[in-house]
Amino acid sequence: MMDQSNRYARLDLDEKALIEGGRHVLVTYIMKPKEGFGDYLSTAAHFAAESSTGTNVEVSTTDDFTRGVDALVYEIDPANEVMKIAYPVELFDRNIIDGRAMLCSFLTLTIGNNQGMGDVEYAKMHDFYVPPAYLRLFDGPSTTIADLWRVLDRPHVDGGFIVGTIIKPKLGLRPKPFADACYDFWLGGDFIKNDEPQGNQVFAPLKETMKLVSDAMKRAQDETGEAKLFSANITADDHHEMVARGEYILETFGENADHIAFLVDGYVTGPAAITTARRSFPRQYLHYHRAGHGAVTSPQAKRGYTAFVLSKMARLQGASGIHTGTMGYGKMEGDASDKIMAFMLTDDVADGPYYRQEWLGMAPTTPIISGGMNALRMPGFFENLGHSNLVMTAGGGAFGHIDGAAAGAKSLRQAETCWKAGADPVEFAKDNREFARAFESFTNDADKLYPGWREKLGVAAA
Ligand code: CAP
Ligand code: MG
Repeated sequence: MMDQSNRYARLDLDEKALIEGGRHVLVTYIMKPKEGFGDYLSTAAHFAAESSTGTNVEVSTTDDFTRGVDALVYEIDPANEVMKIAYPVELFDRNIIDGRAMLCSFLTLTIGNNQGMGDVEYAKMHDFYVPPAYLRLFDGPSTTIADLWRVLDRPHVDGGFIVGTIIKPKLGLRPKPFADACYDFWLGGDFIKNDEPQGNQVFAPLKETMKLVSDAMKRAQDETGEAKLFSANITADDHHEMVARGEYILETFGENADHIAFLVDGYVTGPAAITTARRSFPRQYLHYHRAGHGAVTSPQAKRGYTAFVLSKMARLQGASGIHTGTMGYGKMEGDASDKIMAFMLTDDVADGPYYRQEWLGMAPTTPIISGGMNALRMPGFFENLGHSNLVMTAGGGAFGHIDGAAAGAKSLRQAETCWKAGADPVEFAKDNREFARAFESFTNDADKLYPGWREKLGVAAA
């Protein structure tokens, strides 16, 4: 392989100066060259070439201008497999309709063909930095958790915990039992989302289901005197299909249309579907679900990008909320330190594993906490994160509650109150029935998290 490090590596470049210069997107990868090919630097340079202006040979069409937009390796640490590359902002494609940036182009370059190079054992993106000149070309969120708080009649700053669920079973409910499940949960909770595979199955046609859910929402609102929220899945391959679903749903919910979020599965569909929702329905809360992301983001995956990178990209694109996992407190892969993901989504200046990002006032994206959560796991979760301004959806944690979904929802709300009060959960359970019954519903968790709870609550072993 030709050594391209004299052109695509500039180890004299200083990261601080690159950031001050504002002309480059910076990306950090964990990269390992394949044995028997070049050394670390020449492989890194080949990687930068393939990710920008070059290929594996010199081409006669390259001119001086071309060389001015080369991606450049500016730092390597072979012992730790760290490689940092600076991409000139000019490399990235812009819309002809409005001159704005598109995330697919960022991905095509930074995590494109380089994922299949013969001389690279693996490379995974762990962080990236976006300079102001490029950041401002992204849509960013147009609707945020503050809009949901307003609908719920809560303060629009620090409006607190939004108690959510996912209609379970994941598939296999016909329209009526589906809407009944919504009604039951809404008697105690705020927010329901479609589970990600639920759409327009033959046994539950979307049009029929949404009519009934709309009716259930009205009835639950009348019954409780509270506003209720529904996140409807509009994910589809086809832009027109997504818009058709979205329009039908808004029309069906009528005067409650502002209580509707749109759920889009953004990993399987890619940035195009997220932007379709963001731009076609800018007033609706855009709920980014990420099924499938583990294929590339899992710590076991040596290629692709991390969940942190996925989250950061979601804010750029304009997701109102994105799942961030449960940081080790639920059923999905994750770790307490994943909270940096949440801060990158919500704060105006935040530190990633390698870069500090300034968001220049771009609206925040809500961390949506989901996956195996229930009331018992929540106090620990909030303690780790340090706040509860978020949406949590607990499917099993609501519909798995011994006394049903409304009690499940109440137990989740009480769990937040318990944490806010700094109370001991077992003591708190003595005066909070739904929370107490969560111990009896999720006994494995109760035994693990609160040993001795049976004696203290006077509950006999099953
Ligand atoms: C959770 C869930 C969500 C996951 C996605 C599920 O259900 O509906 O899709 O949370 O993972 O299908 O597993 P439960 P993540 O509440 O019953 O576990 O949030 O990590 O993207
Ligand atoms: Mg799901």
